[in-house]
Amino acid sequence: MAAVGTWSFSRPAVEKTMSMLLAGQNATDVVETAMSEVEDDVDTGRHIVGRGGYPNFKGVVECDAAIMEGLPGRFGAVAALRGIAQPCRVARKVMDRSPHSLLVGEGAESFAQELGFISEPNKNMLSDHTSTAYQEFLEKNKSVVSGHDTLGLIALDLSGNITVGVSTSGAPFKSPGRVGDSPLPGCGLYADHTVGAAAATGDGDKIMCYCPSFHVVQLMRQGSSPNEACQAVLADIQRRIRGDTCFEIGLIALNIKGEVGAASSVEFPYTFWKQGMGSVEKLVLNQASVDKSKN
Ligand code: SD4
Repeated sequence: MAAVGTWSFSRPAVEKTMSMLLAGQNATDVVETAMSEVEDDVDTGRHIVGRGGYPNFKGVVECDAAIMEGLPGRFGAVAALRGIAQPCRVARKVMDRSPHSLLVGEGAESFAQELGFISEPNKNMLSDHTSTAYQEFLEKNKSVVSGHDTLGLIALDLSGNITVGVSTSGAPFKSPGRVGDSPLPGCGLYADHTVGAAAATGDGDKIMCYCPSFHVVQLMRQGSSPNEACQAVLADIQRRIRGDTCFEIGLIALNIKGEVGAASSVEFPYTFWKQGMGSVEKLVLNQASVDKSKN
């Protein structure tokens, strides 16, 4: 049993994951529940997740979320979803109850409503913090918000099932309808029950061009440790963009042995727990954590 989450604010989700895994719950229920608590918490919205997230340039919060099990074909996602404070729960329903894998915009909202989710007015999705930031954005006509958080969470349960979830309100003040890397399989997340799983965070407009989560899992399949795989994928992106400054990207990975790894182009805290550890640990990668001499 093990769990890993992106950024420091994933700690409560990884702690919840730890207690649910220790109670014998399965990885998918654990990821859905642990993520939904963070999504619904207005205070963590400033980390670009769920309720309290930053709106698009029209002032409307639009969320992307996805969940993927390691078993073949088990994936569900929503994108540009409005008014629902726990988008990862809707993504789970897409995986379990829809013939489709990814629903967007109004269609995703109608699907959620049909399954009993309450669609809330947009004002409920904003916090004081993000409303103020939006006013400043309108006055200055440019975003004063930098950084790209996203909640990514991977859980490995007692039976060896591995599930990864991601959730974000996306780039602050984005164009309405903009979708990032998070709900795209292979980009924001990927899982294979014979190998492990990975998740990405950062500038999704760029991340989606490289399918980094799929790449990490394929390298683990070929024998790399999670850390080697994450580092190699980041190094490959850096090599491909040559001398250009790398966009913001953080990667986490967990294999089915419960080993963790990460890589990042910026300072990147993440949180981790595995069976035998008494509590969740925070690890921090410093910027430029790639050894370029090996590439
Ligand atoms: C995205 N990777 O939508 C996500 C979250 C984010 O600024 O960081 N947005 O691009």
